[in-house]
Amino acid sequence: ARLRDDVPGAADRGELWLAFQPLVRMSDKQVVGVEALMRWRHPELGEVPPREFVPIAERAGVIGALQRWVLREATAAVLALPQTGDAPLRLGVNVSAAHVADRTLVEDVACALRTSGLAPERLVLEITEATVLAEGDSVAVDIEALRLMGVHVALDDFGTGSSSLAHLTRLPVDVLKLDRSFVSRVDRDRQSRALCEAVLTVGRSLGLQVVAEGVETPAQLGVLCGLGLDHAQGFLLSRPLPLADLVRLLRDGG
Ligand code: G
Ligand code: G
Ligand code: NA
Ligand code: MN
Repeated sequence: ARLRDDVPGAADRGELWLAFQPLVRMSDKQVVGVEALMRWRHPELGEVPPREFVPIAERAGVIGALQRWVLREATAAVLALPQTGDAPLRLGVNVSAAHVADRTLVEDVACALRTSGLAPERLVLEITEATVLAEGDSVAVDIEALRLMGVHVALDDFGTGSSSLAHLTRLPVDVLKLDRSFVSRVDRDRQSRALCEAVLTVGRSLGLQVVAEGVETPAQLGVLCGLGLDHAQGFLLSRPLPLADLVRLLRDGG
């Protein structure tokens, strides 16, 4: 009851903040993007993880307001980052299924781009396979509209859905984010390795970027690079960071 009562006003009370996790290109170890991750510092309960408060906000019907806050803050933050590599950093933002369901996602993204002036090509919306399964046709319609705007779309937690490969023929996405559950076992069991290899092969043949999420050890990264992976994210490369720490990392290099 506590979280449910407090979540609607969290943005207005200044309790939300963003962590940014770098996305690294394997060929030269350059940071080429960041994923924005929403955080809630509750005045009495402390840090509440999104795994807890996002579903509560969805059920309370206020996720749209939180996602608009994320889009506004994250676009402003990346525009203020120093450009360190050969191209402007890309920004990943997670999409909520409920935001797709209430049909305001596309409008809210368009508004955030207009207001911030961020080039649409720099924004990558991360949509989970679970959302694709739950929202079906609305997701396809929204992805089409976002792509017409120039925004990129990633399939998040890829490999965990029940019909992963079938989605790819229907959805014009740009990036596959290989789920952490496979990445974490890629150096230890044959099934996980086979799945990672299959996703990398499909990605390559469809011209999609593949990002491995949740890389925690050099052994995992070694196997994935051997399979031709070109982008990775995970605690081994960097934890999600407060903006000031991200700026320091970009300026001083890893
Ligand atoms: O950052 P962390 O590992 O605690 O994230 C846990 C989950 O919360 C992940 O599934 C992540 O996608 C989700 N999440 C993080 N930030 C956002 C956000 O801004 N919007 C939505 N809808 N989910 C988010
Ligand atoms: O579902 P999604 O892929 O958006 O989840 C992102 C979440 O994964 C973030 O909350 C982030 O904190 C977490 N995360 C990022 N890298 C790692 C990692 O290397 N190991 C683990 N266990 N979690 C990670
Ligand atoms: Na995500
Ligand atoms: Mn993700």
